[in-house]
Amino acid sequence: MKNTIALFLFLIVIIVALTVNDADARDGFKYKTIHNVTFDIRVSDVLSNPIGQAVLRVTTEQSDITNAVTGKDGVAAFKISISDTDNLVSLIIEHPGYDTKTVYIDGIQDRSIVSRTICLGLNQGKKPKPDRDGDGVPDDADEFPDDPFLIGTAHGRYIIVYEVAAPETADADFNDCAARLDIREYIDNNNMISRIVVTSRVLAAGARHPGQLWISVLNKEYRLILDVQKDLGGSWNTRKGEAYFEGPVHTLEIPLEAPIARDIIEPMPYDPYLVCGGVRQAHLPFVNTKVAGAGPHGGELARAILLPADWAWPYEGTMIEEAYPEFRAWYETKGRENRDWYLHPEIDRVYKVSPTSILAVYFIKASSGVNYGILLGIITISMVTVAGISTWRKRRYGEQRAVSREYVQNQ
Ligand SMILES: [Ca+2]
Ligand SMILES: [Ca+2]
Ligand SMILES: [Ca+2]
Repeated sequence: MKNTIALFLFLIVIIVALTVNDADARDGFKYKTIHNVTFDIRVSDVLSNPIGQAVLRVTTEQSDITNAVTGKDGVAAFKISISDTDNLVSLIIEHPGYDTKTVYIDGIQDRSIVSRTICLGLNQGKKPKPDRDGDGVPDDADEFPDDPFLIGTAHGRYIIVYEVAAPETADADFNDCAARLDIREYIDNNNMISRIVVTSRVLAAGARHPGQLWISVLNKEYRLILDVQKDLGGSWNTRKGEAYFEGPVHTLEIPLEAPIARDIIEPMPYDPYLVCGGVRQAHLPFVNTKVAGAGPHGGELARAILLPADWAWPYEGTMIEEAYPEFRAWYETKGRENRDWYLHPEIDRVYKVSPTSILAVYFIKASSGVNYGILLGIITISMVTVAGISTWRKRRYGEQRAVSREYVQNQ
């Protein structure tokens, strides 16, 4: 009899261990370099009883994406926003009373929803991990191990570049405003967002029109930067020979009357937009925005592009497809090819920040695939080049990366 029950339970485990109900639709191209995925995860035991307070961790090969925790119903729903070049994510499910399970989700770029029922087997004598704030999330998974009301954050770090020239003038240099945006959602012990903090900094302002940077979150408008030109003290940070001027960081806390469910809010970066000349607005083409007429403006090109990585914008007056030769293939194939076009600049056609600036790390991103021996040689050459920025500017692409590498090693 015992054996029969064991076999029965085993079969149930096999059947319900992983119920996959993902949606595979891609929602159009729209110049997206990031991909949003809604997770709807149900965690249960072998008898289909929901497991509350299970901790979910989503990671890519490069980084941790976010944490979540299931409610009493065993469900955790949340959205993530990842680079369109990421193909594989891991979903790790932990609970002190059950065995830890890792689910690999391949082809994440082609999924809009990850809907799974995941079954955990009983923990056979495993010691529970320490949880000193008692919020159910063990210390090693708790981003706030001494705060019982917070379990983690979701963090988005982007550069957004805007083009404000009319399409017919064909000056698509995408440096009329370049801004760094860091968005952090704080996740509470009910898997709700209890705080949202947005920090912003102007990186470039290559246009004559005065610009303001705004963001729309939960149908409310917030001004991030009052005057993007003023922040750069008269510099544009786009012209050849122009030294980089570092603008100030602005911090905005979005006031929330009550915690927000993570599957209700628009995914990061929400709707950040540039207001030019006090009236015209440039929005990212893929965001939901209530502004009529927003999005791609007449011509083929978008008015704003989001970069999920550090990025060097084109020199003043240089078309984006001249500065980034793979850009054209990317948009002509509607994002199917050259998804990492933004990592491969024509180095003589993009604005280079000083190697003493923190933005010099831009060039590290593109260093993958460099032969180590060649890299060492490049570093040696680059040590000389750091002495003179004018010489440095003439160096080829790989050498630029080595300058940055040396800069980082010196920190
Ligand atoms: Ca904890
Ligand atoms: Ca905590
Ligand atoms: Ca410009």
